[in-house]
Amino acid sequence: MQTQLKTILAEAKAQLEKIQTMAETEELRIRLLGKKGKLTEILRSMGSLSPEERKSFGQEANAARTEIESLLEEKFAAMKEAQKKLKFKAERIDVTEPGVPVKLGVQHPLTLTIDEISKVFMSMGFSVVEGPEVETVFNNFDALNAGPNHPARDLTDTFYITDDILLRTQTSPVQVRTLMKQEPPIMVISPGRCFRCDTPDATHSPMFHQVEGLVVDEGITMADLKGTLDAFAKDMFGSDARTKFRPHHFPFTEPSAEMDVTCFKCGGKGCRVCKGSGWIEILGCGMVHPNVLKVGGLDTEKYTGFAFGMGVERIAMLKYGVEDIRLFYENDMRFIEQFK
Ligand code: 2NM
Repeated sequence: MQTQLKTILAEAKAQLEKIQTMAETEELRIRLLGKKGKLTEILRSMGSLSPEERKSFGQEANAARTEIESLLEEKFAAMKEAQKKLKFKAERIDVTEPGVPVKLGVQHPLTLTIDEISKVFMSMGFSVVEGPEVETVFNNFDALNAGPNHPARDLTDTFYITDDILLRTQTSPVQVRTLMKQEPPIMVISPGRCFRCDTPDATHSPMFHQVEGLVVDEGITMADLKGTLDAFAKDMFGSDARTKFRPHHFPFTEPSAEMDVTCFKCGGKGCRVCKGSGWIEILGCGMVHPNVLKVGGLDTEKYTGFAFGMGVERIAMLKYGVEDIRLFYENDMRFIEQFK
């Protein structure tokens, strides 16, 4: 039995030398010290020995067991350490390596244009308000003095969701909402997306953007309208810009007008941008119709106001020389990146 013990010990040492992995080490441990392990078997068979033999052999066997245990322990520890080193090596970060550049996006030309228009009006004391793109027929038409037979309500011009709900055709419903919840003085602009049932071409898109404005207070006159919008034109297009107002018609304003600005390309001499006239049409405007003010519950003898609306795409196209409105919606970075 002593020889057996020596053999086991020698074999164990020899195998430990060769072992490469934790799994192999564990296998060896089971083979030697497990329930059916070689050493366990020897210890179990000690019952057949005489008491003296048992004592001395028992001591040897226990010493062998302790030795094997500590050898295994060492092996486990060494493997763990080696694994850790490998892991550290694999996960090491070279902090001196140059970083991967973060690709920054750019603002869309329509966003730039809306921001520029908003800034001009904010500098005059206007607030910017927003509202839903899905609106009631009441807010979009009835409240704006466009009665049941108004041509703009035509099914072919408007995206109806139901009989009473639609995609707003202008941002005026935001002004209506403002009138219904805010007391004068009111000075707001409402930029946002609008929808009309148009076939897309170089100048039309079923989805487009507007900035509208509304001023209501005691004693507001056409002079305030002209002064405010002329100041806007000079701030937006340069201090040389001049404006003129031509009579027009809108259901929600009376009187109504369209405002032209001297061409910022040729300064009024006439060129391709202004089609030779020297003037560029920029916006629609007018004195708010009493029927609209009444929607806000206002006393129309006491309060008056003016309103205006402009197409963002039209202004961006003129400003940046974009010849096709559809370019704004294609998300082609080669186009968008030109307006940084
Ligand atoms: C325009 C032209 C003229 C307008 C009117 C209103 C409201 F709600 F006060 F009645 N908001 N916007 C208006 C007036 C819009 O767009 C060409």
